[in-house]
Amino acid sequence: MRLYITCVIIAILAALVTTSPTPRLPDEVDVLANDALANLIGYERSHRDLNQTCTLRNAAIRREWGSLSLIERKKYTDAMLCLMSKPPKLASKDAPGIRNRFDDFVSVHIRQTPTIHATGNFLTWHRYYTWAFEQALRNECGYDGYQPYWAWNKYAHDPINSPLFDGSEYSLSGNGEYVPHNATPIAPITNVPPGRGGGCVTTGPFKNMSVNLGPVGPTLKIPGLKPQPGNELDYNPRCLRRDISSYVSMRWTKTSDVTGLIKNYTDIGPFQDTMQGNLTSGDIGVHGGGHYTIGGDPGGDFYVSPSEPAFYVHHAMIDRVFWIWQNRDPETRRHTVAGTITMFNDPQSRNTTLDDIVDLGGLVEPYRLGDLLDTTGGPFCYTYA
Ligand SMILES: *[C@@H]1O[C@H](CO)[C@@H](O)[C@H](O)[C@H]1NC(C)=O
Ligand SMILES: *[C@@H]1O[C@H](CO)[C@@H](O)[C@H](O)[C@H]1NC(C)=O
Ligand SMILES: *[C@@H]1O[C@H](CO)[C@@H](O)[C@H](O)[C@H]1NC(C)=O
Ligand SMILES: *[C@@H]1O[C@H](CO)[C@@H](O)[C@H](O)[C@H]1NC(C)=O
Ligand SMILES: *[C@@H]1O[C@H](CO)[C@@H](O)[C@H](O)[C@H]1NC(C)=O
Ligand SMILES: [Cu+2]
Repeated sequence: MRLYITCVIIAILAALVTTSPTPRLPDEVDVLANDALANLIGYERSHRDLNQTCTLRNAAIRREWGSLSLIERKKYTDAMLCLMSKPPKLASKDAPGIRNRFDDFVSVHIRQTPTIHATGNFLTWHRYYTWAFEQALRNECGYDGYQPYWAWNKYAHDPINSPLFDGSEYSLSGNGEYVPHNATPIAPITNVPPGRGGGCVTTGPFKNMSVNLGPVGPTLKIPGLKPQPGNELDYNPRCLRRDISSYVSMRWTKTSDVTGLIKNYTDIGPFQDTMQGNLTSGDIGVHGGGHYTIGGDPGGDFYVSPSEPAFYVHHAMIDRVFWIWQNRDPETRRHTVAGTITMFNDPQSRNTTLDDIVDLGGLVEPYRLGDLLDTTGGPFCYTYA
């Protein structure tokens, strides 16, 4: 009997420490990621630079959420809760509503939204931002892992029961409680049918979290959820709401949506435009697809979305898709930029250049855009599995 119990305990511990309880076979996106890494290895060999401090040998490897052990998942969410418990570092005169270090990141995204989406810096800005968040988790909260990513396509058929959103203590918390609500308008001619959530999240690590800033651009149709009056950076504490939608994930984040995006475009302009969709024609792309799979508040709020804890695993996947695309042709695709410096070029503005500075509003040092195109150079030293 005692032996039996010991065996059971060992088996449970082994499951926690080693592999995921739901091992998954590589899909077509994973195959493209392997090809990208092979190209990168070839590129590094032919461009050997003895001064290079980051090499593929010492680069961090960002991994898929479902491939992390349960303990690794918990370490990640614990580190996020830690950031939420630390005092802010940014000046409160710039964002009076910030109450913790996690909010610092949210406030910068709110303030910069019109100059970092549907612009030339979209991909590099969000790459640098996600990296800065990963650094804060590691340097300020003792996290010893790296930023995981949400492979949307693996769970597109059933995101609510995915290891990301199943509501267990090893998830990023579950769906919101059901409250009756109307469809969510996410583009001029695109409405998401109401899902089974809409209310406060009551399960998992973030069930007690306070969303402190916004709403600025709320889309969830529940009574009382309006853009906050006054300064959009004022304090307005409320619960985290979600309305997880397989309607969205099945339309915009399937494996074929991701592989099509990676394979169909050779120029950065059409690639980044397709990723963000064409709202006029009702298409939200994989970028909008991930955001509106979560929905709710602030997940469905264009400005305040980084206050949704799953923002960072989503944007790590955006960055992984960019990384895969770039390393299909590293020679050219790590030295190219397109687009202007205003959202949808409205008002009309100049083109973005490689010498433009990507400024994260005091979260980290401003950096030259052209030096943020290689994840094993500039401030970065990581790749993706
Ligand atoms: C390597 O660094 C040294 C000292 O900083 C510099 O003189 C040299 O030009 C660098 N070599 C390359 C290939 O960048
Ligand atoms: C949420 O708050 C309650 C009451 O303060 C506390 O008992 C509980 O442990 C908290 N749960 C989490 C996941 O932080
Ligand atoms: C990629 O091209 C295929 C074949 O033409 C098409 O069916 C698919 O919709 C395209 N996907 C994207 C994201 O452009
Ligand atoms: C977006 O879709 C609209 C309507 O289908 C179309 O007129 C427009 O040309 C498209 N824009 C781009 C940039 O493809
Ligand atoms: C901006 O870039 C577009 C597309 O590459 C190009 O057609 C246009 O001439 C550029 N505009 C300026 C002012 O350089
Ligand atoms: Cu953003």
